[in-house]
Amino acid sequence: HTENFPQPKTYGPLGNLPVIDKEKPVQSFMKHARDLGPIYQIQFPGRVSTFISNARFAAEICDETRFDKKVGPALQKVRAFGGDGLFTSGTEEPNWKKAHNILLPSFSQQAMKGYHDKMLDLASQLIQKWARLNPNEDVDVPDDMTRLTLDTIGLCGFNYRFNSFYREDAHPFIEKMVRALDESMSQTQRLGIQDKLMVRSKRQFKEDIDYMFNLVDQLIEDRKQAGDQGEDDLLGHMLKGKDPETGEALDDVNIRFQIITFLIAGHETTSGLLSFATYYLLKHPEKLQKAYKEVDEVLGDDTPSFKQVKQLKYVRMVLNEALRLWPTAPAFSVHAKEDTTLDGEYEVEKGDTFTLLIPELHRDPTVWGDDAEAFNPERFENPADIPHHAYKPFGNGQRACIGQQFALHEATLVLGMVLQHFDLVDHTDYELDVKETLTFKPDGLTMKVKARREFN
Ligand code: MNH
Repeated sequence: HTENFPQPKTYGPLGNLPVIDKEKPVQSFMKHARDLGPIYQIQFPGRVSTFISNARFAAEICDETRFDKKVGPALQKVRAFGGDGLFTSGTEEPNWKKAHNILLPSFSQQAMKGYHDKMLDLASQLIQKWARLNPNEDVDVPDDMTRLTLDTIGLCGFNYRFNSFYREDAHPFIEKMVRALDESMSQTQRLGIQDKLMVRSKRQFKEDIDYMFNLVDQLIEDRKQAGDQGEDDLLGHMLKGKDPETGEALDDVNIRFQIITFLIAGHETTSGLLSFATYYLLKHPEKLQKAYKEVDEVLGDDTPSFKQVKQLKYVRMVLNEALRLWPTAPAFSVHAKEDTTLDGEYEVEKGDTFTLLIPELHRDPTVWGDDAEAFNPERFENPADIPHHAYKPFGNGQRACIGQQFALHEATLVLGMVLQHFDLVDHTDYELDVKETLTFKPDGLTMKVKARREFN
């Protein structure tokens, strides 16, 4: 079933493929939304996607009584390594609810207190690296933020040290993961016949997945060897936790999928967030000064405590605003559970699927105002002012991000410490270029840093 939604120019059997930038598909979808309006469709070979871009329709598809997460074609491909882990499973699959119940306590505020010192360990490694640069050296922002966030989820989740700051290049896991994600995305954009011919890509895909499986199986094995002295972390909860509803534990195959899911979901998006926040501060000196003022008042020369991080209100607002303009996980999809309508305007049949373009929702002027395109952290001053169902960087309802508090605590701590220690210099007059994998990153963002205080 498809309504007659607007659609870009089509090219026979290729459908709308030619109007999608292969390197930047989501940014193509954003551009088409500007031309075609808040609801439109794209014809891929063999299927159509319907995109939602405004707050009115977003509120409709976020109604969980009528709509539920859709594991669409792209996520289906990611299932080759995410399996029925939390991110790539349907809500009706038994392992979704089971893992959700078992892992929720690992992401409580109480649990965040337990992660704080480990997050601090990695944040300090980043600060130390930057403090020891020579004056002519610059910082590759997304690169170092990726080192930081991968190491943080490794240590907090699995008591494993990737030691990315002790390597010239990223940990091999990153290369394999990025390539596997890339291949999953590309597969969904190829014609069937094209895809069958990609023998080398397929072999590489398998090799990359095998590498990830091996790394993770080793992690599990090591922990089992350590026996009962196992840590009270994510992996500990995965191995020992029982679902309060069914009394069941997770099986080993599912644990493997969960670990891969957390290693990927737990760092890609947060490093992008920290990179975009840095970008916006570089470009907005007056907001940067406000952030310095707060950090100096709240932290001074202290090593940040859990409580002090909670007091970094303006830093948190900067992060919220960066996530509004460039939500690093830019889309999610839902399907209709029953026949319904979109706000009485469009007929919807059971099974119809919609993809929410989060950056477009976040720039809808009817709810965010005429300055929706401007970077203005002050909009988040008063949480009651945030329009309902118009801010969805972490997804929706029961299928929303389980790691939200983890990401925000980590990002606030890290950005707070970066500002505590450095003046940031936009030495290239960087022009924003957003790179897409499964997520958004400011491509090629570098800066120089100058020490504001001693760091030992
Ligand atoms: Mn995260 C789901 C965004 C950080 C683990 N995450 C989602 C979804 C969005 C999202 C959007 C919903 C996707 C969908 O509906 O298909 N996540 C983010 C962003 C950040 C982020 C923008 C950082 C900034 N996520 C994290 C971190 C972790 C994590 C950190 C783990 C430590 N996220 C998940 C998992 C899911 C998820 C797991 C799937 C949850 C579920 O469906 O049960």
